[in-house]
Amino acid sequence: MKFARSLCLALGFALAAGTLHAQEVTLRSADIHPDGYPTVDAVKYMGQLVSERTSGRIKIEVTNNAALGQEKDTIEQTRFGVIDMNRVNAAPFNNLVPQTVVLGLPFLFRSTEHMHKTVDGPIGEEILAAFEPHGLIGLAFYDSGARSFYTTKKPIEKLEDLKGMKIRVQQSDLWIAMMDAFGANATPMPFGEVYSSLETGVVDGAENNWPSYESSRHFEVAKNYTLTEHSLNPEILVMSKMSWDKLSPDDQKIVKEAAKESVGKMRELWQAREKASEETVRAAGVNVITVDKAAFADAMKPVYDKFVTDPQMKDLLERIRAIN
Ligand code: BDP
Repeated sequence: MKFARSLCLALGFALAAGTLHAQEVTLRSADIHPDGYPTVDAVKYMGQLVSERTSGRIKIEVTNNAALGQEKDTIEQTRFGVIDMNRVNAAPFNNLVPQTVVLGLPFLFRSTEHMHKTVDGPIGEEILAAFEPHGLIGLAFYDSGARSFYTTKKPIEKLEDLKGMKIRVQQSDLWIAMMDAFGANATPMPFGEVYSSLETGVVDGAENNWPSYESSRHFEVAKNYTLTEHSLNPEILVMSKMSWDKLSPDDQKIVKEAAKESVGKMRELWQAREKASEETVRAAGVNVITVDKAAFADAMKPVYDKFVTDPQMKDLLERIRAIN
């Protein structure tokens, strides 16, 4: 009897210690961007909130500079629980989670405000929920500004200039179709290979927002930046479902809320960085070209015809367009 009681006690202590131990976690989050880039700092900010709210039990460690791999590979690793969290642009998710395609459609969002209203509302929640069957938990959307073309030799001054140009795109069928519609030859590759591909002439150009164009130093080798602003595709912060399932419901709530709260921080950081990056590249003598965007937008019908086919996509698109 006495023995049984002490066994129970011992077991109880072991269990309690086990649970305490299990609740202490460091979530490893991947990013391809360097320190100081808004996405990296926003996830760090989220980590501070989570740590404060769990008295240091849960920490987030951001591994940046693509130290864990390029985006397509880290997405797979996140699905299988090797990486706990990942901040990736929407494009590399397109083939895995078709609901993300709508966000990258060219010239869809009329403004940053329109994009914010879309992702902050029920449509955003719907898209985040679509990650779960693929082993991922969608946590939040981050800004990524507007993407524009940049080229090494020939500047793009009108749509026809893109004809036959080899343009690097993210690894997504949507983005390949978009380049076809622009008249260019799409060359999909990871971000980390773009600098040398521009330098050696494997591609004639690429496209990205001001901060990525600047932080990657692509502006040193591709000095013509054409303000087509063809997509406002946002970034998406996800968590591995395997890591998520290990957290208690209370901790899941803390993580989710902190992710949502980091969005405001990200927007602040983004606005400042966009301006600073634009100034840096302009000061470096980049040739910034403005174009008639309508001509570029008019060429995008085949992209919509190809990707907006099923009723769910059509409905998503209509609802996004209807947001004022
Ligand atoms: C940047 C995104 C990053 C993408 C990169 C790209 O922040 O997630 O990997 O573009 O073009 O703007 O690959």
